[in-house]
Amino acid sequence: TSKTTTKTPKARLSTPIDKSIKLDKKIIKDAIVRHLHCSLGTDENKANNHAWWKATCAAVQEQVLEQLRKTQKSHYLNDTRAVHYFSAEFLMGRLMSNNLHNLGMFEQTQQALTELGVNLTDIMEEEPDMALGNGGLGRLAACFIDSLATLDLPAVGYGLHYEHGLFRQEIKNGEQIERPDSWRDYGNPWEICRPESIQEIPLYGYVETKYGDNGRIKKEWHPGLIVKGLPWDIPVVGYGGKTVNVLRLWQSQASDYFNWDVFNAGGYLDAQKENVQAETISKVLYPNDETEAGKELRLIQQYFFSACSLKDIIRRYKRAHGDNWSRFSSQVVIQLNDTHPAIAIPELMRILLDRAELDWDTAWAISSNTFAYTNHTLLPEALEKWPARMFEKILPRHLEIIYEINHRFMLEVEKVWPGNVAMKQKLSIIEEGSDKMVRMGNLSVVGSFKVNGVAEIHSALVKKNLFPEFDHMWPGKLTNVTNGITPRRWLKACNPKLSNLIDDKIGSDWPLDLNKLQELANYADNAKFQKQFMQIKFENKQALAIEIKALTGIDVDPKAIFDVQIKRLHEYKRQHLNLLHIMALYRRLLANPNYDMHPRVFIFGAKAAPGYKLAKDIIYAINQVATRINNDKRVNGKLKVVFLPNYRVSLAEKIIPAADVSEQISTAGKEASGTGNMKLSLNGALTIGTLDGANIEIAEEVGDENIFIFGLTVDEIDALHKTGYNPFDYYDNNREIKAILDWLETDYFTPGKPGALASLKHSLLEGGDPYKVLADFESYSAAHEKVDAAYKDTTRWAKMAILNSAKMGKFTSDRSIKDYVERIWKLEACKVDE
Ligand code: F58
Repeated sequence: TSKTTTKTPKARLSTPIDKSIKLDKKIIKDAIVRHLHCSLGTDENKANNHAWWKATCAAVQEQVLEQLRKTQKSHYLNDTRAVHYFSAEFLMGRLMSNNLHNLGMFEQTQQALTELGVNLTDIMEEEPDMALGNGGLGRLAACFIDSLATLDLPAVGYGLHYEHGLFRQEIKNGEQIERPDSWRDYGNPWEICRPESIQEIPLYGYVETKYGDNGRIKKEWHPGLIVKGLPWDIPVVGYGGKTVNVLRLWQSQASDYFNWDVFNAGGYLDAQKENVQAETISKVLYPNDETEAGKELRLIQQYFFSACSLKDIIRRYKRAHGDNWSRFSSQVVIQLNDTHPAIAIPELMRILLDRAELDWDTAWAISSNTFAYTNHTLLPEALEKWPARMFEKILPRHLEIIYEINHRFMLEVEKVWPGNVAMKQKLSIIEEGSDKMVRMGNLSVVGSFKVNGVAEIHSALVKKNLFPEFDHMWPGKLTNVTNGITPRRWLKACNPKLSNLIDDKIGSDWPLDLNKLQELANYADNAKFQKQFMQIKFENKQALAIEIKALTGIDVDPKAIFDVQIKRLHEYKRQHLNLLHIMALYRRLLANPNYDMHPRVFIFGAKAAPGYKLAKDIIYAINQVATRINNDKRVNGKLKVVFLPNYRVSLAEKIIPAADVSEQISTAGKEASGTGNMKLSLNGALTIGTLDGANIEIAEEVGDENIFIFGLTVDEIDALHKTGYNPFDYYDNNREIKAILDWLETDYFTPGKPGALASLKHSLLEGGDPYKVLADFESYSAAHEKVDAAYKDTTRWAKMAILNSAKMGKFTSDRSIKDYVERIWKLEACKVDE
């Protein structure tokens, strides 16, 4: 076979889409039936949807595994440099539709199943979401591995094989109830267990200092517990079906030999205890979308998957390069998705110092040229810090190494700011105090060769406010890579009607070259195209209306404006600003039944962290207000409020194609980027949003006339903060705000329970309104009046919606990945041999 490697990933993109594997319908049909019989032990007459789904997965997986084998062979033979994306979260969602589209076998499979009397859309509903992530950060990782495979880049995703992903949300009497998510109960047909690549991971214990023959000090860590890491591989199919990379997820297990003694001595229960402890590590995803302060298990999870992954990388490197470490950082780049895997930095140092016996400077040169770090938040409460005491107990050797990294770093600080103690305190990896803390952000910056933020404004604020001194010490280390989303999942697969229309208009290579959508702008004024575009939106809204009815019992009219806010529940994202405005509309309608507004359906989807009281109160408030409004005849069908339970990737795929309006209303400076904003706009929703995160770049792309921007800017928020913000100014001076907040304290929305929504009012007044909800209310309300006016002008709205889709080219995750390759990873594409 001939090997072809292209020099840059650009070369791959400028060529038209490769012919994906064209599989005959008959072959697919036979494979599905064969699996029904031979893998599942059933037949066409007995099989239910679940069995059909599994048989279809198995038939698809045959194709996937063949490409996986070829990809691995190509990467091995070419000894390629590869990126290793370390992430505690991968929010994959379902894989069937995505894999079929990326393999180019969706239509054939659909036809094959139809001939077997089975509906593909129905059986796809059988697949549980892989919800191994909380929100944007985890979904970004999923989009990135899709793009990496699509661009033929050698890459491995590394993470945790959680037994339970993010909790399933039920709503009972308006309140969020968390139920365990058991996504693997009936097996996951996509994953492959790799017992041949098990790793052993030490924990706890103590460090012994020894003197080697050469008089050099040697450190030996005597762990108190060893756990096994068992890898599960999920194939990641690139669009076009050529490159298939892997996502490798580690499951923890008890190390077998370790407790047999206890067992044989009759200590069956003690032995069981140790099993339970080891197996707890990968049991459950932490559902907090901030940090889990001081949770021992969380640090162990982070170390466990980082250490397993590093060992795996080193095993592969040694197969090609033996004990010669000199090429390590030119073959291996590790991207840290937030600080969660930052413990990999001292772990690599430990291996290089204690195992490979390299000297400090050599080890540090290798390590600090291997890691790069992505920051996803400026919120101080979300920056990870671990108590040094806890570190000492779980990872005693790593704490020593961190102290040494810090000591040497402090000498650098002294050179730049001689005698400046305050500066050392500020920059130190160790926060001094009664309880010493390890600052994982500082460790990540010191131990990486590049640090990036996730949108222009966010990266600018990382430089200006979060790490200004680091930027001064190492000019050029801090950079930006604006986030992106995969257009394969977020347009082609989730919105087939719009995708087909786009194919007809501009050809079918836009999924690989999203800037092509720009050509749609030529049709933005075309009456026929507008009609087609809006008809598809309408049909998607009809489909969502059916889903809403099924999930909540609420009837909504697809002719109303579908106004959508879907994201984790957080005060900074300001779902409560949306809610206050809904209450204002309700109040206006009650005061004046002829109040002029196009009917609107406000749709929410959001999970709250189980321990985040106010976030849960906001969910309750949304549901109570919804119930009151939806049952009030006086609003005349002009206003509906829907809270869709259990928001997740597969639900997003149904909501997004049906959205008219996208709510992106965070307090300026708080949302690092956002990615839902991109997905909604790509599907023709118009954004109402603040100048925050990627909204700013979206506005630049679509133009100010095609987006509804409102609210205070970052600078204005800063200024307001400095002069002293008093929410009572707004309460006392704006009658509408006062009336709404007071309304919350009555029992109008919670019959018989006055005060049940008071915590909301309280947080906005006595609580100081930390996210400036009241300061932005008027401007938000005015922006909504503009939305209403724009929608009433159907031609204008259609044009704006088309232009939103047309201008989203920048936000493909392929562009993000190309930026990473150019600015950070310096990778080359590697074509897979036929
Ligand atoms: C998100 N962070 C940002 N964190 O909030 C969002 O603006 C950005 O678009 C996205 O990352 C991708 O860059 C986020 O989702 C988490 O969920 C973490 C979960 C684990 C604890 C810390 C927060």
